[in-house]
Amino acid sequence: MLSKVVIANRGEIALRILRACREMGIKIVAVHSSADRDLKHVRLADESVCIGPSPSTDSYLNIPAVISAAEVTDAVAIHPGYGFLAENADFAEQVEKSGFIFIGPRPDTIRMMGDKVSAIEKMKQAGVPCVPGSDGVLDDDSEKNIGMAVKIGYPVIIKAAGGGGGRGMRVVRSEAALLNSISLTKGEAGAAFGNDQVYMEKYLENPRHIEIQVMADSHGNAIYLGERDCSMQRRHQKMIEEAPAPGLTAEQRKEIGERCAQACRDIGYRGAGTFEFLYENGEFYFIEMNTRLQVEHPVTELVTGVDIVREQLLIAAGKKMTYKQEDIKIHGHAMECRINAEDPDNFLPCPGIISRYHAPGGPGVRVDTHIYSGYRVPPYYDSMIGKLITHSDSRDSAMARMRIALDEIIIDGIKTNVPLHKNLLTDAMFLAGGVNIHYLEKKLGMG
Ligand code: MV4
Repeated sequence: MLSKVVIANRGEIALRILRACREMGIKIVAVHSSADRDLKHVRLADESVCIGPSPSTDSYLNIPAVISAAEVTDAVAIHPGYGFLAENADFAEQVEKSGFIFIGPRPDTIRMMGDKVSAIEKMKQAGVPCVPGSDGVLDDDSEKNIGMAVKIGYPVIIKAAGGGGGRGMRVVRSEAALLNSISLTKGEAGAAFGNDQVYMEKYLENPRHIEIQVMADSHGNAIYLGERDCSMQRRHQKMIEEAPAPGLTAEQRKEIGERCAQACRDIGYRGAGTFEFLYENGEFYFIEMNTRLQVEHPVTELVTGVDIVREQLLIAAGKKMTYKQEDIKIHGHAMECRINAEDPDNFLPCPGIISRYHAPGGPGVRVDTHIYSGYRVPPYYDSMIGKLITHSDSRDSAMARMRIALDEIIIDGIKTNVPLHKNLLTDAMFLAGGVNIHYLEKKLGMG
């Protein structure tokens, strides 16, 4: 097994990875910024290295600093978590060139999926259903682009090849706006991503966001772990995720899941990954692939019983995955509320000292957080301070457990979005299941 792993991340996910390493007898190196000396996982790690000042560009995003930490501590592998360097192909490449194991896909796979046009092309070849669109980057031929939009049918959406996660896209509802929208999106994409390539898709008006979790090892084995519904979001920030997706049948799950697992075999995928789909009128449309462990992985862990981080570590060590597809069954329902240090009225970050913290508990309640009484939430990073995850035999029961957990949790000293979660857990449309990606923004807009 791996002897020593560097955790190149912070907060709740660093603690989650530390716990998986501990269970497997792997020594842990925490790397942290000067603002993060008091993080829980830094205290629990076997060794820790300060890799730079508070801003993440000078610490968690500093590639030479992270690799140096692995060198001076004699670690063998680096787990990037999510965010920061997790989907940076150059980082993965430099980790491997420096003689360490990158706990994730091969650098070339990360690079291919980072370019949304090449990702879609590969997935289409592999038989994954995609959104009708330009099948490649748009060129400067105006007549051709006008004709293409007519063929696809308005509304269309122009997306940056180097974008993703909601950055660099523009909806176009009429021919009058098309050419200007293409040139505006190209200009923004060039400035933001250093790549002005754009592509066109049919714009789906009211889809749900459903994603498939996959895992693949270096021995040609690939499996799917069912889906998550992440439609409850605001400004591309997910608020609540759940598994399974309300209303999805076992046949639909098997059909789309098998296509994703087969695509993994086709491209020689390695590690954990997520296929993101838009889901509308009973059909799946691939939009992007995430080549990292995701924030919402716990809902999949609770309904499948698979420890996804443990499997990542086994795969990175060159072992076979613990599970075959026939071992994977979906048990009951799980839900996750992301807890953010933010003002629930205006969504502005709310850093500061947590004067008092009491964790909820009881059957089917999991709390993934690094906070403790006296912890200071720094202003430099993402405002997510933890995740409340519940599991039960039915969706209604998982939601009842979530309401109880939200009532039990005490976080004093800073504002959090717990009141908004309590509100959503009494929302009739959400309770019915299957709301689309625009639901939360519309609800908040109505006040
Ligand atoms: C779309 C779409 C509708 N039609 N593509 C936004 C994030 C990025 N991953 C892709 N996104 C979208 N692509 C087509 N052809 C609507 C969105 C979208 C969205 C997708 C998932 C979750 C939340 C969203 C919020 C707004 C728009």
